[in-house]
Amino acid sequence: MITRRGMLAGMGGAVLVGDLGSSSGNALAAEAPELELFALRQKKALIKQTFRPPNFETPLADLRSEFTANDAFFVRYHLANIPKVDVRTWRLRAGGESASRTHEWRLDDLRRDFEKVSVAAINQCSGNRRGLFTPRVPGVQWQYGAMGNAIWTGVRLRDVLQKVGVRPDALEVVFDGADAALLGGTPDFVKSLPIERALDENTLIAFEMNGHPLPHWNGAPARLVVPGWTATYWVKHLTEIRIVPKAYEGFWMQKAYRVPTGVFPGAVFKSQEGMETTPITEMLVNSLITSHESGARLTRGQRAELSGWAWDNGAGIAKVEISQDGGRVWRGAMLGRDLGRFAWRGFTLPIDTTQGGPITVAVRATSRNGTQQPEKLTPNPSGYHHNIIQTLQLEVT
Ligand SMILES: Nc1nc2c(c(=O)[nH]1)N[C@H]1C(S)=C(S)[C@@H](COP(=O)(O)O)O[C@H]1N2
Ligand SMILES: [Mo]
Repeated sequence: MITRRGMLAGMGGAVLVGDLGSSSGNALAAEAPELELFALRQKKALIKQTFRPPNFETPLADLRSEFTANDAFFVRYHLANIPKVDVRTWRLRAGGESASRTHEWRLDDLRRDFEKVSVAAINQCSGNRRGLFTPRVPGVQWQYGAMGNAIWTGVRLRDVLQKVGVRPDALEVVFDGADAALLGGTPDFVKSLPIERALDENTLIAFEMNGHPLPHWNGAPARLVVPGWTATYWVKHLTEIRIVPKAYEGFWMQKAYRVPTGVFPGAVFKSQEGMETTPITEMLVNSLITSHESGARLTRGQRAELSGWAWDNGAGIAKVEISQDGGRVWRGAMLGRDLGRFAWRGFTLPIDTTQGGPITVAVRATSRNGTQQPEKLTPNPSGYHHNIIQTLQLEVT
């Protein structure tokens, strides 16, 4: 077991395999949740949330690079049984009531039939940071690492849909992956998108991530990539696409991944909207400090720099501001290079270390879509859209 304290002290190294349930006492446990590292096959040690279904988040140290390494990328599943898909027998089928015909592709056919395209985009779980909600909400208690930034390469979903013909009555497109429900268990993970978002040129069927074949745990051999929208729509191990004239009524559209209607900004999924709840859609403007963790000590008079990432729904980051007095004075940070509008944007700003004592630093990003990270959380029963201003307590000595 590697505890949070061990990680903070930079002692992470040994990875315990087995002994999954137990946790040992530790002095910091009262302040910070204990984090256990575990390495899945073809992954480095990630923070274990649950083993079945596999839910593993990326440690902060692995979120420092522009693109999150494939072996460090977070893993999220709803079903306990994740089949290993054999690319030789794998087929992608497209059709549906609002398609003119059906068609089936092998991976090689997809590569041959369509233009290969890439997009840099953030994949962030709707429930990223759920573990920071107070009061606590049920669900995987994610900290900061249910997200990552990668270059996704594949073919446009639009091109595939046009190959089977999109009829005028098409309303939604439904996506199913190779993972399936067990009898009496959690319903099969099936998602739908509005036809317009499905036809958007940025929506891809990706088979590569950062220039390599998709890792098994991130959806091999092909997954949906919906830049700007939360990762719940990014169906992994994609096997079936159906163009339909009606709102898809599955559990994962009508019962889960919903937020109160009219409360959050972002695209509205009209055909799925109800009086009380509506599907979560686009990511909200957000930021993550990667240079420091709360409790870090800085040396008085020594140069220190705060840095991290800011992102939104693809509108683009307008500015990032940093306060080091608990939110009274805000200074504009330097923005890093533009990796693409669906990727995250780096920010940096020196921290003033001329005076000793505790300091509270805070980071606030503003999107070109006119929204800014809020101070207060908007409570919602499933613990989605945690994007409040992040603050750290640092000590200058
Ligand atoms: N087939 C399948 N695809 C899925 C899911 C799933 O349970 N099964 N979970 C979705 C959710 S909620 C998230 S957050 C992302 C996580 O992507 P990752 O595991 O590649 O990080 O996958 C999405 N695609
Ligand atoms: Mo998710």
